[in-house]
Amino acid sequence: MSLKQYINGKWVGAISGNTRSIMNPFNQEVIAIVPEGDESDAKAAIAAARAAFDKGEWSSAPATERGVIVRKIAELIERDQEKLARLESLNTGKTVEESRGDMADIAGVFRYYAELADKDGGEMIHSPVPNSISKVVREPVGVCGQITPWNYPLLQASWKLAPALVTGNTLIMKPSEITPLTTIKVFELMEEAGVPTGVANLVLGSGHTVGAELSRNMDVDLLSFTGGIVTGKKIMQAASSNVKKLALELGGKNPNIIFADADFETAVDQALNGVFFHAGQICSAGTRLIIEESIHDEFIHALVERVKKFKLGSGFDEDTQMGPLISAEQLAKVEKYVETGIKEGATLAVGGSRPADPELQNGFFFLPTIFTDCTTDMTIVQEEAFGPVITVEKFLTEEEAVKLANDSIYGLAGGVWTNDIVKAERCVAKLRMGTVWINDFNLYFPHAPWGGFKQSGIGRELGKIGLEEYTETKHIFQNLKPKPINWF
Ligand code: TXE
Repeated sequence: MSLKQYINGKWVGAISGNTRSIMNPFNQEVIAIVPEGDESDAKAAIAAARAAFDKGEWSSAPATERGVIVRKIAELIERDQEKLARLESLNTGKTVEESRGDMADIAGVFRYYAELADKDGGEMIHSPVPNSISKVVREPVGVCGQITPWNYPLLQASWKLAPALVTGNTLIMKPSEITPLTTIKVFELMEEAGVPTGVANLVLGSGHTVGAELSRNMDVDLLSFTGGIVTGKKIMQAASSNVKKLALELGGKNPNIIFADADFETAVDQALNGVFFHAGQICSAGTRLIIEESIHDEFIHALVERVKKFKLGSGFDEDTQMGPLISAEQLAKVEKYVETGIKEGATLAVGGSRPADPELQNGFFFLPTIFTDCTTDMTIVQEEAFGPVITVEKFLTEEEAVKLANDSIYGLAGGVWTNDIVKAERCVAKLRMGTVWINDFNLYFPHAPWGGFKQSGIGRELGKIGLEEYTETKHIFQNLKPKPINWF
């Protein structure tokens, strides 16, 4: 499979001629060769997006027309759902079943924003000045840089592409250099749906070349980024060049509080699901379990018994429950965190190493791992391992549970399990996170905003607010009876 970048309506290789091999994390086989763009490719794409925006055809097209095109993208994704799902699994290692779910969600995101395309008619506001009209309208921000990560390659792309397009922006997307395949395919579908030349551009390449150019370039008006906190901070600095608008989703270290009065079986099941889905490579994974002391031992026992039975393997095998990590780097990072956890005194309840199964040796597999006896000062409790690792802390009182949950630089998401709804509401009011689930975990849908408090980021994606991120607000004041003021 050989694929291209999409710049100014043309499928092109990298200006330098360089390429990159894309690997299957299950067996390290090369599955595609793609262009390795750099700053020059990014500049060409930015110039195309700038020209398309300044021409105004897309930004001033009736919003209904933009909605029609974005709806068409949703339909094409649904048409190609199975192909896209298999490609996502090939590139990320996740099970095809998970990828199928992702593709349905992705089509749903395009559909949701297509529906909203022409619903904002602006707002008349009260003017204190006699004989005048005051109204507020929303306009596209302009040229948007969009940088996505490798854990949910196409899902994260859809959260950025759909709202940017319906609001009349032009864009340059840079997917993660290790997982660009489904994003390339969706750009093909966007072309087929009729997105005009120059409006949506795709540049492939690494973060420190293409990503850095998008972040600092003076012609980019908004930068939307999903990825790690270290990179997010670099992007903030680079984006100060022209005071770009910024949307950042930088992950989380998400607490999952289990009270003794919760439905035990469901809480156990969802605690596992909340972390080990996609091998823990989820920004909202419930990696910090905070369990009421009276049920702690029983709860851990139940988790460990279930974890021992997990089936690791190829995402293409029907019975696989957990695939590999995305890369050798990510595996090394998780191994290092586990080593640190042991050194810092946490107790390894299960896992903690690569699996022994000879069939899994070519993949970046790591066993589902649970640490007990954890305390908030431990590195594994504070930092995002982004792998299949749970840390467990205990609590005696509700106040203690909330305090432990909030003890983090992150504030993306969290969960509370209890059958006492008043207690749940009390806790939720004190939790400093962008999403809180009561008796659920990791659920999201396009209608609800997504994003974090504290260092989990800036801004929100999804929901109506996700649309607003891609607009500037303009106040228009019209004097119906202008006359001289005669001050000077
Ligand atoms: O992410 P990076 P990495 C976390 C997770 C993971 C860690 C590192 O903890 O272990 O981040 O993963 C682009 N300017 N998350 O290193 O580097 C890069 O090319 C502009 C959480 O893979 O943040 C890719 O497209 N862009 C997360 C994107 O940033 C740059 C999802 C993400 O890569 C850049 C993934 C630069 N200087 C990882 N450097 C989440 N929030 O869900 C890199 N990039």
